[in-house]
Amino acid sequence: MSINTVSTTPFSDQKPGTSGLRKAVTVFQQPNYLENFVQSIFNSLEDCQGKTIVLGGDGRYYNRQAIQIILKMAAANGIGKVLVGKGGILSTPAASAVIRQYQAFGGIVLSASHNPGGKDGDFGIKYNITNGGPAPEKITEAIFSCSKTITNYKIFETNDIDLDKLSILRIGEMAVEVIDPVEPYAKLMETLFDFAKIRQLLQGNFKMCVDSMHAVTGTYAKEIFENRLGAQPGTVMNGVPLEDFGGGHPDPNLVYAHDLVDILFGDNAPDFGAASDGDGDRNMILGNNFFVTPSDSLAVLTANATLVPGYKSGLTGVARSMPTSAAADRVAAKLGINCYETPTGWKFFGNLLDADKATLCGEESFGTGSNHIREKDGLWAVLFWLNILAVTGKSVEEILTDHWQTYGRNFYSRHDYEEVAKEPAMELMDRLRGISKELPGQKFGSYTVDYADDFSYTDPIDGSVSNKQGIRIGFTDGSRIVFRLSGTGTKGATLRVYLESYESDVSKHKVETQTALKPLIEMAEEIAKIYQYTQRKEPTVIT
Ligand code: G16
Repeated sequence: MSINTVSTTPFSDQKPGTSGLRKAVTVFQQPNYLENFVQSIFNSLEDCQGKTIVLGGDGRYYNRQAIQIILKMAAANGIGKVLVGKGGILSTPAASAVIRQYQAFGGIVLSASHNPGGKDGDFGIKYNITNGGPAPEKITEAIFSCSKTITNYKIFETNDIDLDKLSILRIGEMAVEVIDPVEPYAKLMETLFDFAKIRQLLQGNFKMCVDSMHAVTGTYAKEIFENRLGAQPGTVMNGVPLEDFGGGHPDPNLVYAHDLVDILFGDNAPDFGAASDGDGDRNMILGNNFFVTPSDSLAVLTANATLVPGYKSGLTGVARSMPTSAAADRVAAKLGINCYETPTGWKFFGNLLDADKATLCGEESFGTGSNHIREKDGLWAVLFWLNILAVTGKSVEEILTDHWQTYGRNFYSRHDYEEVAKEPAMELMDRLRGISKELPGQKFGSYTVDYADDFSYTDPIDGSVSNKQGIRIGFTDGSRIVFRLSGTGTKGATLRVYLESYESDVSKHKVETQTALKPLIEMAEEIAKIYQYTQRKEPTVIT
């Protein structure tokens, strides 16, 4: 066994996006591509010598190979110990939980989240800091900067280690502990939720269905729902994690989680359905013939938090990403707590959670979480909902109907134009940026523009500023259209159009969402000239 210093040259495209570096598997398989990025992580970290880091991924294609490379590089870079999930597996929330529980220095999480996997799919890598959360921009910028000047990387020359047995091994001076990827996470869930009450619910007439989409939560969901909570065997569908997610797109929304949607919107539908994504941090909540928007889900969890043991003493505040609807703001106002509006990206919640300014956080992109870890957490959200259903005895639809009655309804939808040409998509955004100053006061039918800007965020804790986070166009009646380019896609560009309107009149709450938002959908086209720039008449995904 010896340390090899290998000469390399930089790649110019290693700038982390919304959540780490995501590229096609074939890009990561280029000689030195992964190694350069991993060495850039180690080079950008101060004082990581002798420290403990956590390592694991969502099990997608290339996970195992990447884990072996990273272990050997960690040993060559003087890391003291690596805690690695058995089989190289750790869901994103479990990785965050393990970093916190073991007080590790940080962690490397391998995932391209909801992007498809397999040989022709995507792979990804991100660095998480001591608090268990995604590295803030200061660190991702430092990693990117190292990647632009890298000249060599260090790697231990040794055999692969056995990842499939719980054990403690060594690579040179470095210890490698292969840990159970599920146990620490499942234990944490038991401290937050009333498992006895949920067990009672699941063992009665209540029927539920959990779709793991052949991704990482299969193992976690079976252990938690079927083994610990006594749900019927088979409650977890698509529960065997596969390297290519069975050829599916592990994004829990109405389009990609169609197996589950067909069941919940079919005859004899169960009472409750939930899906999670590739790495287990996203969730979709369904009732019998009923879809809960992620924005509404955050609002419902906020309003009902004190019914759940882990949150019974109340919330310090709530936070949502800018494009997420203002439904949670209304609950926060009633509770007398702050609601923070951050840019898209879970990393922006970290400081608020650390400073105890917010207890719950959520995003329109099917992400909800709390201060129990520093990532969004799919199965946590499912348990939170089950706990509320168990305590109230209401159906999902009743909970939402009652909620809208109290707070009014924020109709909400996101229209995605995926894989459009990058240049024109950027031109569309530049044009909107350019005209945004002239928009206030302009009329579109019965709507008058109240404000228009490119969202900028100043972190209330460390004062860091993030500009150009999406064009917001607000109307005088409280409606809003937001335009953003996704920071997680790997092909061309994805234009996201977020549409929201507010309705206080209960008699109009049952209107179909796309119908309620039709005037805004038409205005989005009129203002942004989507067809002209993307050549698309329709979005590819509507959620
Ligand atoms: C990541 C981020 C989320 C973000 C989402 C979508 O989620 O952690 O904060 O909302 O991407 O980002 P974008 O609109 O830029 O594609 P995940 O689940 O992909 O890690």
